[in-house]
Amino acid sequence: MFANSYIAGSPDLEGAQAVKILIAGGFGAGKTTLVSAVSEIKPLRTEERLSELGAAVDDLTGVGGKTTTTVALDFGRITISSDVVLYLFGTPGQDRFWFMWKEMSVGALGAVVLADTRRLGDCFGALDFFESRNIPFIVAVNCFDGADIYEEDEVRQALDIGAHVPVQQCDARDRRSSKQVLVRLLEYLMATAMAHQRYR
Ligand SMILES: Nc1nc2c(ncn2[C@@H]2O[C@H](COP(=O)(O)OP(=O)(O)OP(=O)(O)O)[C@@H](O)[C@H]2O)c(=O)[nH]1
Ligand SMILES: [Mg+2]
Repeated sequence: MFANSYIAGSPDLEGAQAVKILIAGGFGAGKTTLVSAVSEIKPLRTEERLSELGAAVDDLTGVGGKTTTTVALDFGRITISSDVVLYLFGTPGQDRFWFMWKEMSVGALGAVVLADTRRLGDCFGALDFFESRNIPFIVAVNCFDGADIYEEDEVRQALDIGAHVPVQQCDARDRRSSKQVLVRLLEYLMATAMAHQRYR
Protein backbone atom coordinates (compact mmCIF):
# COMPACT_ATOMS: atom_id res chain seq x y z
CA MET A 1 0.00 0.00 0.00
CA PHE A 2 2.77 2.48 0.82
CA ALA A 3 5.89 0.51 -0.02
CA ASN A 4 9.09 2.11 -1.25
CA SER A 5 9.70 -1.07 -3.24
CA TYR A 6 9.29 -4.80 -3.13
CA ILE A 7 12.09 -7.07 -2.01
CA ALA A 8 13.54 -9.53 -4.51
CA GLY A 9 16.36 -12.06 -4.28
CA SER A 10 16.05 -12.82 -0.58
CA PRO A 11 14.26 -16.15 0.03
CA ASP A 12 12.93 -15.08 3.46
CA LEU A 13 11.70 -11.63 2.42
CA GLU A 14 10.79 -12.21 -1.25
CA GLY A 15 7.85 -10.05 -2.32
CA ALA A 16 7.56 -8.17 0.98
CA GLN A 17 7.09 -4.40 0.97
CA ALA A 18 10.23 -2.51 1.96
CA VAL A 19 9.50 0.59 4.00
CA LYS A 20 12.16 3.14 4.89
CA ILE A 21 11.71 4.75 8.29
CA LEU A 22 13.83 7.39 10.00
CA ILE A 23 14.51 7.33 13.73
CA ALA A 24 15.24 10.92 14.65
CA GLY A 25 15.32 13.22 17.66
CA GLY A 26 17.75 15.26 19.68
CA PHE A 27 21.22 14.43 20.89
CA GLY A 28 21.17 11.44 23.25
CA ALA A 29 17.42 10.79 22.98
CA GLY A 30 18.03 7.05 22.47
CA LYS A 31 18.00 6.63 18.66
CA THR A 32 20.92 4.21 18.47
CA THR A 33 19.51 2.31 21.45
CA LEU A 34 16.10 1.88 19.78
CA VAL A 35 17.50 0.73 16.42
CA SER A 36 19.79 -1.75 18.17
CA ALA A 37 16.98 -3.03 20.39
CA VAL A 38 14.60 -3.88 17.56
CA SER A 39 16.88 -4.85 14.70
CA GLU A 40 16.78 -8.49 13.64
CA ILE A 41 20.09 -8.11 11.82
CA LYS A 42 23.30 -6.94 13.47
CA PRO A 43 22.71 -3.20 13.49
CA LEU A 44 25.14 -0.90 11.75
CA ARG A 45 26.32 1.70 14.24
CA THR A 46 28.70 4.55 13.62
CA GLU A 47 29.58 5.59 17.14
CA GLU A 48 32.60 7.64 18.07
CA ARG A 49 33.80 8.56 21.51
CA LEU A 50 32.84 12.01 22.73
CA SER A 51 36.09 13.88 23.23
CA GLU A 52 37.11 16.88 25.26
CA LEU A 53 37.63 18.76 22.01
CA GLY A 54 33.98 18.19 21.08
CA ALA A 55 32.80 19.57 24.43
CA ALA A 56 33.14 23.05 22.98
CA VAL A 57 30.47 22.35 20.33
CA ASP A 58 28.39 19.51 21.82
CA ASP A 59 25.83 20.40 24.46
CA LEU A 60 26.11 17.58 27.00
CA THR A 61 23.61 19.04 29.47
CA GLY A 62 21.38 16.23 30.71
CA VAL A 63 23.39 13.47 29.05
CA GLY A 64 26.38 13.57 31.34
CA GLY A 65 26.90 9.79 31.35
CA LYS A 66 27.11 9.58 27.59
CA THR A 67 30.50 8.54 26.21
CA THR A 68 29.79 7.98 22.51
CA THR A 69 27.74 9.63 19.77
CA THR A 70 26.51 8.71 16.29
CA VAL A 71 28.60 10.40 13.63
CA ALA A 72 26.87 9.07 10.50
CA LEU A 73 23.85 6.83 10.92
CA ASP A 74 22.38 3.72 12.52
CA PHE A 75 20.89 1.07 10.32
CA GLY A 76 18.68 -1.88 11.21
CA ARG A 77 15.89 -4.03 9.85
CA ILE A 78 12.75 -5.49 11.35
CA THR A 79 10.15 -7.74 9.74
CA ILE A 80 6.74 -6.63 10.96
CA SER A 81 4.72 -9.25 9.09
CA SER A 82 5.19 -11.59 6.14
CA ASP A 83 4.60 -8.67 3.79
CA VAL A 84 6.09 -5.61 5.54
CA VAL A 85 9.76 -5.12 6.32
CA LEU A 86 11.00 -1.90 7.88
CA TYR A 87 14.44 -0.51 7.13
CA LEU A 88 15.42 1.76 9.99
CA PHE A 89 17.78 4.69 9.59
CA GLY A 90 18.82 6.37 12.83
CA THR A 91 19.97 9.94 12.37
CA PRO A 92 22.94 11.56 14.08
CA GLY A 93 21.66 13.76 16.91
CA GLN A 94 24.08 16.62 17.09
CA ASP A 95 23.54 19.91 15.32
CA ARG A 96 26.85 19.68 13.51
CA PHE A 97 25.56 16.68 11.52
CA TRP A 98 22.36 18.35 10.28
CA PHE A 99 23.67 18.44 6.72
CA MET A 100 23.18 14.64 6.50
CA TRP A 101 19.46 14.65 7.24
CA LYS A 102 18.39 15.79 3.78
CA GLU A 103 20.21 12.92 2.09
CA MET A 104 19.01 10.38 4.66
CA SER A 105 15.38 11.35 4.31
CA VAL A 106 15.17 10.61 0.58
CA GLY A 107 12.53 7.90 0.12
CA ALA A 108 11.54 7.80 3.80
CA LEU A 109 7.84 7.12 4.24
CA GLY A 110 7.68 8.10 7.87
CA ALA A 111 9.65 8.95 10.98
CA VAL A 112 9.78 8.43 14.70
CA VAL A 113 10.87 11.51 16.64
CA LEU A 114 12.32 10.32 19.93
CA ALA A 115 11.92 12.77 22.77
CA ASP A 116 13.50 13.00 26.20
CA THR A 117 11.16 15.01 28.44
CA ARG A 118 14.15 16.49 30.30
CA ARG A 119 15.34 18.09 27.04
CA LEU A 120 12.15 18.39 25.05
CA GLY A 121 13.36 21.40 23.07
CA ASP A 122 16.04 19.23 21.47
CA CYS A 123 13.56 17.61 19.14
CA PHE A 124 12.13 20.84 17.68
CA GLY A 125 14.63 20.67 14.83
CA ALA A 126 13.45 17.18 13.87
CA LEU A 127 9.77 18.18 14.08
CA ASP A 128 10.37 21.20 11.83
CA PHE A 129 12.33 19.08 9.39
CA PHE A 130 9.56 16.50 8.91
CA GLU A 131 6.73 19.01 8.98
CA SER A 132 8.35 21.14 6.28
CA ARG A 133 8.88 18.08 4.06
CA ASN A 134 5.46 16.54 4.67
CA ILE A 135 6.99 13.36 6.04
CA PRO A 136 4.50 11.87 8.52
CA PHE A 137 5.93 11.29 11.98
CA ILE A 138 4.95 10.17 15.43
CA VAL A 139 6.58 11.20 18.71
CA ALA A 140 7.96 8.50 21.00
CA VAL A 141 8.74 9.68 24.51
CA ASN A 142 11.73 7.67 25.73
CA CYS A 143 11.11 7.28 29.46
CA PHE A 144 14.53 7.75 31.03
CA ASP A 145 14.97 6.83 34.68
CA GLY A 146 14.07 9.78 36.89
CA ALA A 147 12.43 11.79 34.10
CA ASP A 148 8.97 13.17 34.84
CA ILE A 149 6.11 11.37 33.12
CA TYR A 150 3.71 13.57 31.15
CA GLU A 151 0.33 12.87 29.56
CA GLU A 152 0.26 12.57 25.78
CA ASP A 153 -1.64 15.84 25.46
CA GLU A 154 0.87 17.67 27.64
CA VAL A 155 3.68 16.50 25.36
CA ARG A 156 1.68 17.52 22.27
CA GLN A 157 1.11 20.96 23.74
CA ALA A 158 4.73 21.43 24.76
CA LEU A 159 5.89 20.43 21.28
CA ASP A 160 3.12 22.41 19.56
CA ILE A 161 2.13 19.51 17.32
CA GLY A 162 -1.32 18.66 15.98
CA ALA A 163 -3.83 16.52 17.86
CA HIS A 164 -3.63 13.92 15.08
CA VAL A 165 0.06 13.19 15.72
CA PRO A 166 0.39 10.04 17.83
CA VAL A 167 2.48 10.35 21.00
CA GLN A 168 3.64 7.16 22.66
CA GLN A 169 5.70 6.40 25.75
CA CYS A 170 8.46 3.85 25.29
CA ASP A 171 11.64 2.39 26.67
CA ALA A 172 14.09 2.46 23.79
CA ARG A 173 16.13 -0.33 25.41
CA ASP A 174 13.21 -2.72 25.30
CA ARG A 175 12.57 -4.60 22.04
CA ARG A 176 8.84 -5.02 22.59
CA SER A 177 8.30 -1.44 23.59
CA SER A 178 10.31 -0.15 20.62
CA LYS A 179 8.50 -2.49 18.24
CA GLN A 180 5.18 -1.12 19.50
CA VAL A 181 6.37 2.36 18.55
CA LEU A 182 7.06 1.17 15.01
CA VAL A 183 3.69 -0.57 14.76
CA ARG A 184 2.00 2.66 15.91
CA LEU A 185 3.86 4.56 13.20
CA LEU A 186 2.77 2.02 10.57
CA GLU A 187 -0.85 2.28 11.69
CA TYR A 188 -0.58 6.05 11.45
CA LEU A 189 0.96 5.86 7.97
CA MET A 190 -1.82 3.56 6.78
CA ALA A 191 -4.54 5.79 8.24
CA THR A 192 -2.92 8.86 6.65
CA ALA A 193 -2.61 7.15 3.26
CA MET A 194 -6.24 6.01 3.37
CA ALA A 195 -7.45 9.49 4.32
CA HIS A 196 -5.57 10.98 1.35
CA GLN A 197 -7.10 8.42 -1.01
CA ARG A 198 -10.57 9.26 0.26
CA TYR A 199 -10.13 12.97 -0.48
CA ARG A 200 -8.75 12.48 -3.97
N1 LIG B 1 17.71 4.85 31.46
C1 LIG B 1 17.59 4.83 30.15
N2 LIG B 1 18.72 5.00 29.45
C2 LIG B 1 18.60 5.00 28.10
C3 LIG B 1 17.38 4.83 27.45
N3 LIG B 1 17.58 4.93 26.10
C4 LIG B 1 18.89 5.15 25.94
N4 LIG B 1 19.51 5.17 27.13
C5 LIG B 1 20.90 5.40 27.38
O1 LIG B 1 21.10 6.77 27.02
C6 LIG B 1 22.31 6.92 26.30
C7 LIG B 1 22.04 7.57 24.97
O2 LIG B 1 21.49 6.68 24.09
P1 LIG B 1 21.84 6.67 22.52
O3 LIG B 1 21.01 5.54 21.97
O4 LIG B 1 23.29 6.65 22.25
O5 LIG B 1 21.26 8.06 22.07
P2 LIG B 1 21.28 8.68 20.59
O6 LIG B 1 20.01 9.40 20.43
O7 LIG B 1 21.60 7.65 19.58
O8 LIG B 1 22.48 9.69 20.74
P3 LIG B 1 23.26 10.51 19.57
O9 LIG B 1 23.48 9.60 18.43
O10 LIG B 1 24.55 10.93 20.23
O11 LIG B 1 22.39 11.68 19.26
C8 LIG B 1 22.92 5.53 26.21
O12 LIG B 1 23.88 5.42 27.23
C9 LIG B 1 21.77 4.58 26.48
O13 LIG B 1 22.15 3.37 27.12
C10 LIG B 1 16.22 4.63 28.25
O14 LIG B 1 15.11 4.44 27.77
N5 LIG B 1 16.38 4.64 29.60
MG1 LIG C 1 23.05 7.64 18.16
